[in-house]
Formats: sequence, C-alpha cells, structure tokens
Amino acid sequence: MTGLSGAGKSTLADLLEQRLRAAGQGVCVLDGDRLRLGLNRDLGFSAQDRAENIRRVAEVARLMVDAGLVVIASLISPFRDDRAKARALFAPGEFVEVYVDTPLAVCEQRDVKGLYARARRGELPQFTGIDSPYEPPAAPEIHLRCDSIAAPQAVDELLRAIPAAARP
Ligand code: GGZ
Repeated sequence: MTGLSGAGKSTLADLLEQRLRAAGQGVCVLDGDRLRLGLNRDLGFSAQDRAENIRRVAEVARLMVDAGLVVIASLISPFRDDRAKARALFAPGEFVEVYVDTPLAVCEQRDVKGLYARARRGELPQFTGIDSPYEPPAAPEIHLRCDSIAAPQAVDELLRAIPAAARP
C-alpha cells in the first residue's frame, strides 16, 4: 500500500489483517511507521534512506511470502523507482500495488498525529507532500479513492485482489 501520511494505509492494513486471520490465513503487516522503531531505526527521510527502507521491507516481504504468508506492506513509498524495484522481487500476480489515494488537503486537515502542522512549521523537514514529493502510481492494481469509499468496502476490494492461492 502506498499513499501519503494519514491517507488510511495503516487502518486498512489492520482491517485486512483481521479479516485474513479470521479466515485462517497466515498474514503479517509490515508498517513503515512501526518498522522505523526497530529494523529501520537507522533510516531518515532522504530519498536515499527511503529507498533503503523500501528495499529492506521488500526483502523481508519476499522471505515471508516464501514462508506462505500474505504480507501487507504499508509504507508511504513515495518514489516510483523504489516501488518498481520492490515489485521486481515478486512473480507476476504476486505483488498487488494498492494506491491509498486520499488528497493531501484531507490528510492535512485530519492531521491525526499533528505531523503536517509540525512540517508546515519547518520542524519536520522532507515531509512527504509538503517539501518532499509523492509520485502517484501510474497503473496500480487497486486505486482506492479514500475520500469516497468506506473502509469495509475498501477491504472487500482488497480481499478480491489477493492472489487466488492465498484467498480465504
Ligand atoms: C513522511 C514521516 C516523516 C517525513 C515522520 N515524511 O503517518 P505516519 O507518520 O504514522 O507514518 C509516516 C511514517 C513514514 O514512514 P514510511 O516508512 O512509510 O516512509 S517511506 O515509505 O517514505 O520511507 C509518518 C512518519 O513516518 N514521518 N517524518 N519527513 N513521513
């Protein structure tokens, strides 16, 4: 899942995880924000560090998929090139790019964690959407327009896109 901070990626990832687990499917959520507390705590938000962040998460996801899990990777992943490299680790159909498309104005208005306000004050440099770019996916497998779709509906759409072999 790719999208701005506050777009709803983590919420959808958690709901999807619950649905898959309830159906008996092994599943793991890899959430950018949480991984930055441990595995990726040495990384910041330069383009280079974000690339390394995505690379590590994709490699971990590869191992987990090989072990039979459905992996839900939820990261801003703002650069097309980094997303393409992650996709290249997977077979066709194994990788489902989900664009969690919530307009910047909506994310900024919600500002659940107060990060946009801090970024506007200059306290969080290189904040995606403010002074660091977000490159929208050109052809995602799923495009969720989150200001016009309810979360349960979005999760249904995600479930339909999970490769048949892993679908509950
Ligand atoms: C973007 C930032 C930044 C900057 C802190 N830019 O919404 P959140 O708070 O909970 O999740 C965001 C998280 C982004 O980590 P990712 O690993 O997903 O980013 S990337 O894929 O671009 O590597 C946000 C918080 O970290 N955060 N500073 N400058 N988001």
